[in-house]
Amino acid sequence: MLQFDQTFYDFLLEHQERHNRTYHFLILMNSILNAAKRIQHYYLTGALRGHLGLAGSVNVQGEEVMKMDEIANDLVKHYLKRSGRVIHAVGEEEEEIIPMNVEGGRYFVYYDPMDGSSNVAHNLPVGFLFGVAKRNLEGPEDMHLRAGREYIASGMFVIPTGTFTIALRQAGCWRFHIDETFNYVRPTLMQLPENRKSWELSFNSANRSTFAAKIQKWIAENEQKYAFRYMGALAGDFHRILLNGGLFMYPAIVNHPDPKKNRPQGKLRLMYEAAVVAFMCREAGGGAVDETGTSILDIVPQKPHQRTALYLGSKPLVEEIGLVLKGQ
Ligand code: AHM
Ligand code: MG
Repeated sequence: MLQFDQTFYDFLLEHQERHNRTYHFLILMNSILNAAKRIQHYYLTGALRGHLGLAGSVNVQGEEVMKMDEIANDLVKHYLKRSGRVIHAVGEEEEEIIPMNVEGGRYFVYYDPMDGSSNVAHNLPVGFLFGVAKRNLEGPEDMHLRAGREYIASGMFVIPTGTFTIALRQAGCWRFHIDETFNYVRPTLMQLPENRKSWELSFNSANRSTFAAKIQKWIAENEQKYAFRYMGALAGDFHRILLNGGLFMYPAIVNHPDPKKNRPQGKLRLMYEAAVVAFMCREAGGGAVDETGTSILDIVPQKPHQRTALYLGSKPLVEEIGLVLKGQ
């Protein structure tokens, strides 16, 4: 007897029907998967086609845009628009909020189409990250930028590895693998392991002397207890943490010898990087806080491209570092 793997669509359809939900979310996810598969394709062939270099422009964040940033962003925008289900989107490459189906749309989508730019030239892992929130179905729509705790789903594709992990509100965090027919299949429930033996620490160690003194002290006292791994792409680094447990951090830079290079607000973007992984991490039993020890999911964004420091991973470690951050 042939065995057929459960696809992501089968999984989501069952989920929506079990909870008496509409098919709108399925249509939205179809557009996100369409974009992801095409990003995967362009990235896989990127070295051969000359897509891994610079585009020659600078984005809203003041960073040099790569060809793959543009290709991935165009793909995501195209498919989100075609779904007809998106009110507006916030994307890393676009300064303004991107209006889509403002009248009839149902969801807000926050996305980073190609995260981990330093890996692009090498064709090494990058991520397509997204968070989804829903419009106010009752009462007036406020078009508000939503905090992570209001997301209904968030996910990440690790490209070109071919894994897709998605968290659905109160329904867990699930990992799928791409098969030879470009379908994401075989859902596995992700739960951060309690056993500390496999836990890892993940941060850019070259920055350590620029962190707050209390964070430097914590690192010096604790780093020997854990394996150290750092890929330089949030999706890849968090992917490991989800399976092995531990702590990923991108602390605020406050002690840089060149004060202009300090980043007291952190580096990562709240809406389409930090809140996306924090939501997934919560569904997998973990946590995430910012530099003040506040839960990432509780931060209400004041602007679309807001940055934050991020401490993310196994609950006991996030709680431990949270006390340090709060000065307790
Ligand atoms: P990007 O959006 O420019 O790619 O920056 C985000 C990335 C994350 O994926 C990663 O965790 C971090 O920046 C790595 O930064 P660094 O190179 O400073 O270690
Ligand atoms: Mg990014």
